[in-house]
Amino acid sequence: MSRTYLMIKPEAVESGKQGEIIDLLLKNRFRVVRMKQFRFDGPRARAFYAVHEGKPFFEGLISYITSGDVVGLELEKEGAAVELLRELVGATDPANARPGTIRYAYGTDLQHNAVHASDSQPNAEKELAIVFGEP
Ligand code: FUP
Repeated sequence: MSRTYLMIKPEAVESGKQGEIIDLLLKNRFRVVRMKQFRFDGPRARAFYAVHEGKPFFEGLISYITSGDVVGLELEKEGAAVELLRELVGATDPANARPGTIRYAYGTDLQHNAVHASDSQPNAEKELAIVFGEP
């Protein structure tokens, strides 16, 4: 059993897709350990996306992710949760995401791509600590 972090982004929460996305996670045998709807303030958003600081899209990403509520989920799964969730989420740009993936079904464009999923175990631990406030 291992764990990872998924976050439903503002446009998917605003358009009411969080239920369908969580249903898809459950159907793929992810277990919800903790779940929280919240809105990032600037400093927490910058800490969350620190790895992208200095990139051309960084400021746009921060203003987007702080624009509305997100839903953060700690997920648990048999096997390699981080990698299996990244497969279910699909390519960063929904235009390149395969049918059957979350971003294919719910993403709009590169910035509005419906969800975030941790890309490694250390990043999952870091992101879970930022969102849920403990290791
Ligand atoms: P991913 O790990 O698939 O979420 O993708 P990245 O870590 O490469 O990017 C993080 C977020 O930055 C993406 F969800 C969307 C945003 N982004 C842009 O807005 N423009 C870009 O050119 C690249 C990424």
